Amino acid sequence: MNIGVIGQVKAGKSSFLNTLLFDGKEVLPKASTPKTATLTKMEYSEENIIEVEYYTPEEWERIRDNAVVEEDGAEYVSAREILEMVRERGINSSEYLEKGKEQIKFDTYDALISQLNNYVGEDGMFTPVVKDVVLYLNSEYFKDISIVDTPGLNDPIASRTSKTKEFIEICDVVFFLSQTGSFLDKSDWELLFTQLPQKGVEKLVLIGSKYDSVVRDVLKAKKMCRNTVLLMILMILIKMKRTMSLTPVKL
Ligand SMILES: Nc1nc2c(ncn2[C@@H]2O[C@H](COP(=O)(O)OP(=O)(O)OP(=O)(O)O)[C@@H](O)[C@H]2O)c(=O)[nH]1
Ligand SMILES: [Mg+2]
Repeated sequence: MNIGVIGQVKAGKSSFLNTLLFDGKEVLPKASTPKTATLTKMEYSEENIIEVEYYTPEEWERIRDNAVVEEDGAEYVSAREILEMVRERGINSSEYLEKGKEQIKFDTYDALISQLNNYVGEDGMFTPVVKDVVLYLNSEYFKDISIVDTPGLNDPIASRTSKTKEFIEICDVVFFLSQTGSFLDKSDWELLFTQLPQKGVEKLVLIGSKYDSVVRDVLKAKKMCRNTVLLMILMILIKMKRTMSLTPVKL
């Protein structure tokens, strides 16, 4: 069974999957930005393996071309950021682009987290040259299922966007996360229409994410209302006092 998780950037997709699949451990990286976004697929295997896929030389060429375009489009900004990350780390990108894929074995979730951070973490050494990751997990939980954590809306890497779409097309279930505070807003509708294929998906599950933030917002709103009412009472009192003190004054 193929399961996809889609939603706007920062909707809480990775956190949702970490809670669902990894007991809340931060296996899938949180707080990615377009520059560090990766498509992460999880599947069952007898061996625990992280498989990283680097950009191809052709894709890297495109990133280089985009980086010199002085415009604000997501693909240009992201390309500049990726090259900047490579410069900061002092890595030789061509060495990795030629590799195609690489497999790293791990034994425990802690080892998985620290290894994965090197390839997809915000400060990971190889993050800027990694395009996709497949986690092969020796856990009964993943038997017969394949799950994809997608990079969110407006992924600036075109080849990854088409890969996301291809997987979503063969999904039996798609979880669509929308922040409860702005549930199914205009951008969500746009995302649903552009990323969700017309055919293929058997079931779409809508999830209101970050529910706790809304609860907090309501409390904040209540506090604001209370403060506003207090301010209004204060102003009325001040006005009344002025009127009262003015009344006896005879001109
Ligand atoms: N308050 C609150 N914050 C959350 C919740 N879920 C996620 N977050 C925060 O929201 C931010 C984004 O969470 P992610 O899980 O990285 O979201 P994402 O959709 O995977 O983001 P991208 O992969 O960048 O598109 C992080 O700072 C999380 O800590 C939640 O239920 N409540
Ligand atoms: Mg994510």
